This record gives sequence, structure tokens and C-alpha cells, in this order.
Amino acid sequence: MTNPNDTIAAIATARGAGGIAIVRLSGGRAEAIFSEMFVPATRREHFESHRLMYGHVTDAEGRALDEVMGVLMRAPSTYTREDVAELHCHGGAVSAGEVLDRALELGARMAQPGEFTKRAFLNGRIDLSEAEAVMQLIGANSQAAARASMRQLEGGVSGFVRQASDRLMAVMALLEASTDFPEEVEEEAAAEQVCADLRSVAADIRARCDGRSARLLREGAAIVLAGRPNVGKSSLMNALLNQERAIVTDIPGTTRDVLTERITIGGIVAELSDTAGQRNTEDPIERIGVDRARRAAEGADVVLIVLDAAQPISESDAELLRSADERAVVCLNKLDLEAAVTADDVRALTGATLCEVSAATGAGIPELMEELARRVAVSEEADGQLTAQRHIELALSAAESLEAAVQGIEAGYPLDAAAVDIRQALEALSEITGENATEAVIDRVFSTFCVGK
Ligand SMILES: Nc1nc2c(ncn2[C@@H]2O[C@H](COP(=O)(O)OP(=O)(O)OP(=O)(O)O)[C@@H](O)[C@H]2O)c(=O)[nH]1
Ligand SMILES: [Mg+2]
Repeated sequence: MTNPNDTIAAIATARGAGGIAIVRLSGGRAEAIFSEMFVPATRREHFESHRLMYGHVTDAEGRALDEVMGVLMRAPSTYTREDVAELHCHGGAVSAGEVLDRALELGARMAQPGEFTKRAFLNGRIDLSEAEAVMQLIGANSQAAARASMRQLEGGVSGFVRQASDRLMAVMALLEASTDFPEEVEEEAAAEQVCADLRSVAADIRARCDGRSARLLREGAAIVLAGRPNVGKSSLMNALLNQERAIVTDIPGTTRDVLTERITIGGIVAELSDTAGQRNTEDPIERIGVDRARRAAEGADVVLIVLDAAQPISESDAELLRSADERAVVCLNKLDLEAAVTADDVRALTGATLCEVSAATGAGIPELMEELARRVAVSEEADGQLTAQRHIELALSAAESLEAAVQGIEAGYPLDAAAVDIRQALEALSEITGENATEAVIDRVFSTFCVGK
């Protein structure tokens, strides 16, 4: 429980000009402070809880600071489970700032980052993974990321952790029975059962740790266009973005630097980068560009290798195709021109996915977009999929402990030695939901929040 007399206040809305700005208060003195600073248009003996009222916020002399809508929400049906008051002021920095100052003057304390949500956690309304989901939802930069956060906010992660923990507790019970009543439990059968259960829980946990999806949701995908000069990389960039973003000319070596633009593909945010055409060049500026292009391709989730269908395959094309890995999609561009290279010619050189396109006419672009959407798709597995890095690290450490327990049993160590590993796994799991998270862990989680949330 939080200190009931410590009442916090903050501006809960984003900075900058806007229609309204909300000052929020939470804590045992929220009602007293609210009653002191808010004067409803219709005089009332007693504020009804959860009722929005029109009125004014006044200063110590009774002068109006702002015209507001005010609401008092008494515990426990509130965000923090404490008494909460909100003052919906006019937007912009000034009004809300004055209203906040008034609340501080009356004894509220400026809230720390994430402190409202931290109180919701400390008061048991949400667990740690749900608190983190709130922050992820605010920071979501794509629909897929927002959906994943909502699943987590609705207890997807907590449910999975509870399930895995329950199964481990059952294994612990079996272990204890076999050590406490060795004459009643057949040791070998028990060991086999324990190993099978632990293996299954560990496999379940690993299946939920989709690090790739987590990263795509957090950071988005990187898609890089690569290819020799003049094959139409910049034209393809513009066609995918549906805007004239990159400079296109018939002069090889037009693009010098890496040019990056955001694009949403299949609900995921992706950074699409156009790069300098790859060739050996004496021009020092172009050489830097070529280097940057190589590095961009190294870190990419998808590399679009662009070929010019109207030109025979050159040695540098062939080299790029040879270096193609599972991230590559080959784009045979300039489909509208008379072909010097066919799809079959390319397939003879590489097993990579091939898209035939024309940046000039737009032919094949929708199919290329579909292929990209497939490449950056994240696992939609509904409940319990872990997408936060902190959760994945803890879950993987739990899985490792369980695998260590299995190895120990198989190496012939006594069964109760496995209990130590299982306990470690249980601890790691409960740190995900914050059940036994240390203050340091909790502080670290909430310090990434914004003020007012
Ligand atoms: N007919 C036709 N011409 C194209 C197509 N795509 C690109 N071009 C032309 O090919 C030339 C080179 O296009 P860019 O997009 O600048 O090629 P790039 O790969 O970015 O070239 P660098 O920046 O020099 O590496 C331009 O004259 C484009 O108009 C296409 O699909 N069909
Ligand atoms: Mg270019």
C-alpha cells in the first residue's frame, strides 16, 4: 500500500497546444485539495463520485484561474485505487500549469514518472506486466504493437505466468512426496514424470519467447534496397512509398547517402532505406555511400536486391545474388522494357524469393508489398505471447533453470537437487508479474514511464 496521505499531482496530457489538458491528483488528500480549488457552477454540499461537473479553479484569493470540468472519483474504483480527482482545463501550457501549481500549493506533491501507474501496481489493481503494457500502449508506433500491448494489458502475460507456475508447483509437490515418502513413491517413475513435466513447461515457455516479433513490435522492421547503380532502387523506393521521395535520374550513381522513410506494412512500422548503387568507384563521396549501403543491408530484416531486367546480369549482380540469404527478396525491375534477363535466368542463380516489378508502371508493386508484409509479420498468437524484452529475458532464464534441472536428474543427482532449479525458475517467472520483484526492479520499470501516467 502507498502512503495514504501522500497525494500526487501532474499534468496527465501531452505537452503542447491542444483542446484540453488534464491535471490529475491521486491520494488520500485528493478530495480535500479538489474541494478547496474547484468551485462548481452549481453549489453542492457534497461531491458525487465519478460525476463530471462544470466550474472554475480558483486561487487563494478566490480569483478564477481557469474554466474547467472537474471530477472526483473516490476509491476504490479508480485508476490507482486511491481517491482520484481530475481537472480538465483549457489546453496549452499555461492554464494547466497554473492549476497544477494550485494543487501543489494546497499540499499535493509533484508525481514522479509513472507514479500513478506504480500506485495502481502497489495497490494491487494491476500486476507489473500489465503496468508495462500501459506504457507500451502509449508508446506503440503501429497497430500490431498496440494490439500486442492490449493483449498484455488484458492479462495475457499474467495468465501464462500463472499457468506455468501452477504446473511447476505440481512438479514440486511430486518431488517433495518422493523425498518425504520414499517408500510410497517409486523413485524412477517419479524422476521420469518430473523430467517430462519440466521439459514440457520449458518448451512452452520457449515457444512464448518470440524475440523476433518482440523486436519488430518495439523497433519496427528495417527494409533495405540494394543493387548496382541505375537498376531503379530509388524508383522502387518511390513506388513503394507512393511519393516522389528519392531523386531518380538515368545517371548511374545518383543516390549517394542512405535515404530512409517510414512506411506501414501489414500493421507494422518499417523503415525503408534507399542506398547508393554498389560498384567500385574512385569518387570518394560515392565510395562512402557504397560502404553505408553495405552496412545498412547487414542490419536489415529484409534486403530487396534490385536487378535491371533490360540489362544482362553483370558480375556485381551475380555477386549480390550469391551473397543473398534468407532475408533477401530479389526484385527484377523494369518489367516494362524488353527483357535481357528472365525470371528463369535469375532462378538459375538463386533460390531467393523473386518479384517481377516495374517501378515505372507500378506493375507487381502490390505483390511486392504483400511479400514484404509476410516478411515482417509478427506472431499473432493471442494469449501470453511475450513481447517485452524484460519478460523474454526472465522467461528464458526460467526455461534454462528447468532444463538444468532435467540435466541434473538425468545425470543421476538426487531429485531434491532439482527443486533448487525449479525454485529459481518460479522466482524468475514471478518477477515478470512483479510478485517478488525487488524495489530496484520496480523502480527501473516505472522510471521509463512518462510523468502523468
Ligand atoms: N522503363 C523503366 N525505367 C525505369 C524503371 N525503374 C527505374 N527506371 C529508370 O532507370 C533509371 C535509374 O533509376 P533510379 O531509380 O535512379 O536507379 P537507382 O538504382 O536508384 O540508381 P543509383 O541511385 O544510381 O544507384 C532512371 O532513368 C529511371 O527512370 C522501370 O521500372 N522501367
Ligand atoms: Mg538511386
